[in-house]
Amino acid sequence: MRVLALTGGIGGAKLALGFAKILEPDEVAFVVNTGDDFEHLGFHISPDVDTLVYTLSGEANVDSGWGRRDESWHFMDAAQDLGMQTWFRLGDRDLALHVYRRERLAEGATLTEVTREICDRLGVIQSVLPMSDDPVRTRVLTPDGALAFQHYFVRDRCQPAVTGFEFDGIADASISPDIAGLVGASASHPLSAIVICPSNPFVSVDPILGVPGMRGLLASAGVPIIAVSPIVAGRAIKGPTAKMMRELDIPASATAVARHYRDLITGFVLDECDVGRESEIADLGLATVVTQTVMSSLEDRIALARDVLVFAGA
Ligand code: FO1
Repeated sequence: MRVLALTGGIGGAKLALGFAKILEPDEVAFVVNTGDDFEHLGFHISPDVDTLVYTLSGEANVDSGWGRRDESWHFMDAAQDLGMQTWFRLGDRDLALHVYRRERLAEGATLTEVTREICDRLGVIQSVLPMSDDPVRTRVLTPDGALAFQHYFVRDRCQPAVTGFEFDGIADASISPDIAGLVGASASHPLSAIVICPSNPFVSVDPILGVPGMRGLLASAGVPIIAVSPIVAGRAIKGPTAKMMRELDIPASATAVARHYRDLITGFVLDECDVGRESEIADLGLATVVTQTVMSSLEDRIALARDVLVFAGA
């Protein structure tokens, strides 16, 4: 079973870990959103890449979902004393990764290459593939103007009402060569399934799907494309997905997420408490499966990953 999983943010990383636990390292590859990336304090920060790498390596801070566990904050404290920006928290151990990435990017390495090096050093064997090595920057449109993603998400704590999104640079972004190699007909191991993890459809998944050629590439694989709902009973398990939907006048429902992806996906996974929506999602022409999609434990992550693979095989 060769799975390509599209992921961004904390929710997606949970299911990604489930796949990593039940599939051989060469049976799964992760395509990660880089629209959240930003330049900050002189560093190139790639939050969704780092969240996934830390999660797969067992280094993640499981309480916050981002950054590293057993972290210390001396750099942040000293930065505060110098009057520097400290709204985006960089732990001392996390800082080493940002310094490493900055050095390697300055030497001309691509984000894909640097991510591979970091994975190798942190013991992550799976392929963690940034969606593109070209810069894509998500901007959140609000009644008071456009916000850089991290300003919206962290500095302003997702408070501003969203009216839309822009992905600056995406028109000129290329799909990273490693992804094209995995999905294209020349792939050494043909894919069995493509999975959209339960990430925010607007700011974690749409940037990936918006890279020119990405939708066509995924569809050309000719395999099931399955999305796992990030909305359960009208709520997002984590993050601003439901709030964004309401602000966009979209029902905050699993059905609305299925509709958002309907032109690309063939199957949709919804949570048991949304079983009543199964028929309306099936009416969209999608195969459906109902299971527990809320992942609290590692067992939940593994069970959902297994359910998705069974669904794909069905
Ligand atoms: N999220 C926060 O809510 N507050 C932070 O201070 C913060 C710091 C941070 C540092 C490194 C990193 O890789 C992620 C970090 N995040 C923080 C999470 C990040 O903003 C989000 O995970 C993604 O951008 C959205 O999925």
